[in-house]
Amino acid sequence: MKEVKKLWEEVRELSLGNNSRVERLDSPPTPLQFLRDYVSQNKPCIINNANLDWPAFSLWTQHSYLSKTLSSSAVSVHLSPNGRADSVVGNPSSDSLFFASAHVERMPFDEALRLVSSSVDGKVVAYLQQQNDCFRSEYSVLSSDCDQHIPWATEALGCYPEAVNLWIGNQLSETSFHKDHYENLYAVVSGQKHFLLLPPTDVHRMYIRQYPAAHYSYFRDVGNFTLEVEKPVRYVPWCSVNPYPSLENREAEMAKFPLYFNGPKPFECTVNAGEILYLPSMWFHHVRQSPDDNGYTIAINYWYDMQFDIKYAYFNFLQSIYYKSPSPDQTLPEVEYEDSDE
Ligand SMILES: O=C(O)CCC(=O)C(=O)O
Repeated sequence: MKEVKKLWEEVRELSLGNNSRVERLDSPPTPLQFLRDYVSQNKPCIINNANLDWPAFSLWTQHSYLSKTLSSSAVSVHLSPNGRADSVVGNPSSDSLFFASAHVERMPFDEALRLVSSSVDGKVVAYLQQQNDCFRSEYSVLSSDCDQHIPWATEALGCYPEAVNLWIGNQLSETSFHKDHYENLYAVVSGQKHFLLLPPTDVHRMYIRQYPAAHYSYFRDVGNFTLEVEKPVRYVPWCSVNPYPSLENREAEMAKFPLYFNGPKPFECTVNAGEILYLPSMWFHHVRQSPDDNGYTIAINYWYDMQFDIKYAYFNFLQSIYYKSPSPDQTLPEVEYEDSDE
């Protein structure tokens, strides 16, 4: 399938660049520049000095401010044994692979934040997140600490954000490769976020396969997790590649996913506090984080509706092309060729 490999090269030569680096801007773009140079080209960028004079930068690094302001709020916490929820995991008892989602619990904010800062021993990893516009619901008392939208993006895209989400995690929380049907403006408030990005043209390198859905249940009294498979079985299409396999699994993973490991390097970037990443719609992204001195990373993202335009139609067509490559598990059904939001 040399035509598909040629596509990966061509988009890098013509548009994205060959150095696997995300372009950095020293000041916020004008709406026209943002639309012309990035959104319409489906190309990421980072705004180094985003001129965000949000009180959040000084207030949210004070544990006491967050605890006091959110003292009567219950928030959603995602709990997992290793920080890798919403990802493909093996079940040691059955030797099969599943798409495992986190144990989600609502608890008082203070308790949740304490869990994040203390859950570095690897027994239970807490990630405060809920991708359902949580900043404007669970965290609405913080709304005056930052902007409700990113003005130049709102003007360029012609709408207000569909959802605004808050993310508070530590170095063990990881978000596995997936894509979203949104134009994403991702602002880091404290700590750092580390992204790996691949353009939609590289879809075959993600080895999207159908995995049986399972979810973790956490038993607080004994402090352990079980992984339960949903009944009746429901399949979730998900990216198979773990870009950071452990040393002992590295060779095997590289052999299973050669299109990822031997293809062009993913775009790699770190987003620091005060910076904004524009993460274009349909780009595959994998996210890790480094905490600040308080032991947590805080970020807020603005999801704007994407245009379901000709690029989307091309993407669906590309995904529908069968690319013969070694499958990680030949027993798993191939993805149904219909775009679904991973
Ligand atoms: O910050 C994260 O862990 C994930 C962010 C993400 O997936 C998104 O903004 O779409």
